[in-house]
Amino acid sequence: MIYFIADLHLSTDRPDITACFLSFLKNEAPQASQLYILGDLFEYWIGDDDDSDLTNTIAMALKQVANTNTQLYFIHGNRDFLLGKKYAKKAGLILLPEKHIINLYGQQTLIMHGDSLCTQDIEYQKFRKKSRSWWWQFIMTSLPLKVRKKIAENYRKKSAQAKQGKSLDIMDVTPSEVIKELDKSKSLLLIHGHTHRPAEHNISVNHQPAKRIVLGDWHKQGAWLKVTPENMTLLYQDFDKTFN
Ligand SMILES: [Mn+2]
Repeated sequence: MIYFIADLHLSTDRPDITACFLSFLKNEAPQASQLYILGDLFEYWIGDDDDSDLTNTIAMALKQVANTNTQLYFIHGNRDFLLGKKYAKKAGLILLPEKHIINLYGQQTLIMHGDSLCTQDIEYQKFRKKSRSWWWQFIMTSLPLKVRKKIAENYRKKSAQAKQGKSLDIMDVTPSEVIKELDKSKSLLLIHGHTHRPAEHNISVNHQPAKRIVLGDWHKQGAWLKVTPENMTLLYQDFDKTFN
């Protein structure tokens, strides 16, 4: 059994999400041989030196799962792309590149966060290109922690405002980009998050049936994709109920 999650957006503002995730890690995750976290685990990440109660608690809980028999993989999201090797080591996470191909019970599968597929959002793509460069990351992580916190807060506000002015289409994936990526990776299955629109889309790539699975976000409930050799299911968990 293999699990996929994304878009938890953990923050101190939302203890309900954190509680649900800790319960997921304790009761659900150890059943899987692999757990893939496809980005935006945290609402924002300003550097591995930002050690807070939240990041420590999550690292410890992840590490405990990694110490059982579940391999933990992490792909950066647009909120936590600065999460580095130091935190990954502490949490027992194996860092993957932004686009990665896995063998999912015999099926070649492309996995990613999904923000790179939203090519109509030109403003964001410009920021993405800049913020993923070594020089931007070098400058950012050299700033004092306090300054980075301020920048992150401002960015969150600006991003919330910008979203209100953008049409729903612009914030969704570009269908031609999805096909291009699947074609390039020679895969007929794509799993991603980011858009917060959980669904299974049947599409066609080079006249072959293909699938795009969008993971659910954790805004109102826990959400994960469960994959077994037989099937794939998007599952949900209410915040007020516990896993068992
Ligand atoms: Mn995202």
